Amino acid sequence: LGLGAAAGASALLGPLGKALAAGTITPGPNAVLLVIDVQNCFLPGGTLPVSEGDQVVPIINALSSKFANVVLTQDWHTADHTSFASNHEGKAPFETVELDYGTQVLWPDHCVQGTQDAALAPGLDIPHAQLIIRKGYHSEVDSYSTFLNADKTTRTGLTGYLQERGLTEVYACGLATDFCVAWSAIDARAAGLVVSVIEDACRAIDLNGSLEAAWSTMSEAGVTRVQSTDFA
Ligand code: VGL
Ligand code: ZN
Repeated sequence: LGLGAAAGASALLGPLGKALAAGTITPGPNAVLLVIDVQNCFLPGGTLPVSEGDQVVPIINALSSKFANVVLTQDWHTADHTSFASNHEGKAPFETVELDYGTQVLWPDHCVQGTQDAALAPGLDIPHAQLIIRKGYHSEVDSYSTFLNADKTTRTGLTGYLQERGLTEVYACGLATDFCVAWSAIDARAAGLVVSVIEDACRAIDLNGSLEAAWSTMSEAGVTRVQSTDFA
């Protein structure tokens, strides 16, 4: 009996120490996990692959069980979308073009509505997710943000949804850190929400220093940078 008790006590030290070392974020009833664009197109083998994009899937699956509220998003373009280089004569992917609303980065054709490429990553396992919001479906305007299109006028409806449900704390993760995650986090702040980005549950495109720029803009906007290990 004595030996068993001693073994039990020492076995507790590991998990206990680890629990103390880990963070203490406990998402409450007003918190929502916003899982951004974890779609085949952004995973290795997709049309606009983000380096290590697949690595966020198990991290996000584990995180999701700590949230009562989860919203998923999908980049959801028309085939003739203005963000595709293929729709601008003489332009190649990753070049830019000046549009009515400003400078637009041109991308390979990606996330076309209804294709397997636009489907959510098959490894994503979040059956309790409550909403899937789509964006980028207006041919003439892009929308990195899952709140507000690049014309700064056309809205997705997500602000109203969160407001009606009393969801005031947003924890953002997904793909890509420096585009859709960053723009969504910044617009969530503009909507008056409390916003954190879970860094290791994201991966970046990092085009011409875009990742560093995104973190400084997010920081100025009052977005908190956290890690998945910060969660209790
Ligand atoms: C994204 C580029 C183009 C993203 C979407 O999800 O970050 N990036 N469309
Ligand atoms: Zn897109």
